[in-house]
Amino acid sequence: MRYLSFIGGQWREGSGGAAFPTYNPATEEKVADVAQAEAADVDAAVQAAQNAYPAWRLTPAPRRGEILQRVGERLREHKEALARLLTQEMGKVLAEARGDVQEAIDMAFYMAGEGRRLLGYTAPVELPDKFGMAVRDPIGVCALITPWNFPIAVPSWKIFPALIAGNTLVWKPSPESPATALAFARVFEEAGLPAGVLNVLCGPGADLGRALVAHPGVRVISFTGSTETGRAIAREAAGKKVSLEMGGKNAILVLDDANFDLAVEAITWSAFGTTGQRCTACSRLIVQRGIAPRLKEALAAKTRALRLGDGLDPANDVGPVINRAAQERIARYIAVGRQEGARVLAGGAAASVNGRGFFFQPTLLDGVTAGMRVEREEIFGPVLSILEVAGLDEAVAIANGSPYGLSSSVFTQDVNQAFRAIRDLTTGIVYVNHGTTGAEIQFPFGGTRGTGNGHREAGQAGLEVFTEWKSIYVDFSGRLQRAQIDTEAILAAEH
Ligand code: UN1
Repeated sequence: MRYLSFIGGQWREGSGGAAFPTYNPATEEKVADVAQAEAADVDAAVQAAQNAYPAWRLTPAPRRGEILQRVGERLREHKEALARLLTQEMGKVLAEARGDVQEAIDMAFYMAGEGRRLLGYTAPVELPDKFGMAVRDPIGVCALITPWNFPIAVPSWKIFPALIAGNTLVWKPSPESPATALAFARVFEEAGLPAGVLNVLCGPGADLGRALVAHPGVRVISFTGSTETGRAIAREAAGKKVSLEMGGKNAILVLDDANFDLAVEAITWSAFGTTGQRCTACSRLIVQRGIAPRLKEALAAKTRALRLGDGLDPANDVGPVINRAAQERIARYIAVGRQEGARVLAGGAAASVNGRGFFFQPTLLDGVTAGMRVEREEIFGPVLSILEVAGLDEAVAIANGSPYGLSSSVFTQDVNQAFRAIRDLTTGIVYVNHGTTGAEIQFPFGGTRGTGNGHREAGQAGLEVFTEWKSIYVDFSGRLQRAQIDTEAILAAEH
């Protein structure tokens, strides 16, 4: 099947007429051919978004919300088909693929509701017969650049708030999951989104994204992906509003008094769910000495028992990594860890299933200490580094020592320790007695330090990137009243 770009409400070939393939990482079979958009197509897509902007901006937000509501309903109808395509294209197991789509459904309904809120505020003003208020305005054409690991959920955190606010969009999904992205875009068309409000361009290589980021018609760039690309975007997007969501090196802290079975289950899920390819995945276990030997033993047994395979088969626990390059990168990190003195407690090698696919054994690296590369760098695969500490203070210091600051978690049954951890962990997301993954869409999502550039997605906070504040003063006194100057005179006259 051949998937086409979506520009100005039309499904189109790229201007060069070329296509690129996408492969199932579990079977190495081709999933789809996708029309390759070129830098030249960026102009057409931005133009289409600019043309659609005036009418979309003036569409009452509750009407925009009704369209989003319909997108949510359609997504629910197409959930299974989208989830299956998603699993085939990027490998995560079907239950998780359904969760990926569900996150977008939740976001569609949440932001549809914003159509009747988009709250601004009023405040008292300092002069008589005058009124003041602040409202959120849309900004214009927004460029969205998204990764393959959550091919529907992550784009939905950007698309729905951007649309409800009245912006128009050019979206460049990852070239690893373009068919899923284009199937998602079709749902917006079906739901009656006006032509040109959402445009989608797919293509491999950096040129397409670069042209989009540099385009003078683009006012906002919202990016989720690698640290390297995010930094490059920040450099090239001078003068535009830029939101970056990049890496993580998320830690779970386990104290001696933790609920043991719960901790084992949660660590396994956070470290190896989505084959470790979540920016929220747990990649550091920081464990108090007393519980460490028992915990490692239980984790090793559970890790070895995880079944690798095609995500479409419900008997499998862990799908493939995204491609051969990822498999090789992860293997290199295991070698680095060994050189640094870490010991492989479970897993440690690339694998195939029935002779095919880009799998990697879920891996535990023991004997890791703060400052090792496997403790600092994001591996983005099923690798968990284990560090031992004396207690909470040391655990928090190591957790916070990371160049990243997305998610962290603490397992303890002592409420005092839990609240100290909540207060002192400096990540954008903190969990108590739950792993580092599983953020809900009504709360801000994002991280401190090198994870981002200070923005948050989702929740009310997600509207910030896609709106600008307009302060409005209405003077109904019929005369010139000068703020900060006549205010003094009025006060003086009164005394
Ligand atoms: C990501 O890995 O980019 O909190 C997003 C979570 C998911 C989203 C992860 N809801 O793990």
